Amino acid sequence: MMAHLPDRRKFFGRMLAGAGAMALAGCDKLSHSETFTKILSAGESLSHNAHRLLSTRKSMAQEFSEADLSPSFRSNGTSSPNSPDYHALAKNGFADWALEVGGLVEKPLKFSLTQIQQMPSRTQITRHDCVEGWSAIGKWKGTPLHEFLSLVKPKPEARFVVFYCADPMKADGTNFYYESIDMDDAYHVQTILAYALNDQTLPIKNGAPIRLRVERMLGYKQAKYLTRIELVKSFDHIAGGKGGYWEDTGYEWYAGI
Ligand SMILES: Nc1nc2c(c(=O)[nH]1)N[C@H]1C(S)=C(S)[C@@H](COP(=O)(O)O)O[C@H]1N2
Ligand SMILES: [Mo]
Repeated sequence: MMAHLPDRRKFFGRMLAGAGAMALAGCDKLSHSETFTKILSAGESLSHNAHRLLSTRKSMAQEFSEADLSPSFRSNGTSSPNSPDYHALAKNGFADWALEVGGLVEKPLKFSLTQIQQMPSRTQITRHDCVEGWSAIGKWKGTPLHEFLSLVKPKPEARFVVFYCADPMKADGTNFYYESIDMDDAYHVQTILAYALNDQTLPIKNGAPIRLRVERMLGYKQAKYLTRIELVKSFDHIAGGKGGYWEDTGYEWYAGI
């Protein structure tokens, strides 16, 4: 997958060269305009910090109306994890599934699906942009990540939140998908652990029982099939050390749109 990226990178690279002056002017309106968002979607040439100047902590991903919803929300990447454990949990409606939240926190906790569904929720209609060149607008409902963080209490040294997934990316059942975000995105109001899509229980193809929605980020950040969340100060020790499955193969860690 993602075969188109090298071309897109070159393309965006050229656009960015021209957009540099605009970007540094830091006009807030520009960062919300459609074209400018597309230019930034490569994100490749802008450093994490430069991007942060443009999208301040509170900036919101655009939200849409019901009328804008895509007729269906396609699946990409894994559509059914190659894992007997996952399918055993699915068979039982994920009643025995639990999400562990641990690492650099004062109070590690485990949450059942029912507990998560009873926590305060947020619903948002947003556009998902995949680097392979497709977008879809979907309605997500889930628990804001900050609700979990306020319960587990991150330690001051926690810098990133790592999301571990149930789907192995290698045929031999190893190399599980994973992703990570910084604390700024972790506390963002639109960062939710979603359990519903378009008013239905989140389908397996889209990441049941719970998937991350981090709306200012590209598609590959939207980790599906969550099993565990870990707060860390670095991801050097995790898998390839780049903070995500695709990042380990060379994609940008800071995948801001
Ligand atoms: N666990 C897991 N999460 C994942 C993926 C995956 O293969 N496994 N693919 C990513 C990519 S590249 C995209 S575009 C979106 C696709 O989400 P969808 O299947 O709901 O369309 O999930 C992302 N999260
Ligand atoms: Mo993607």
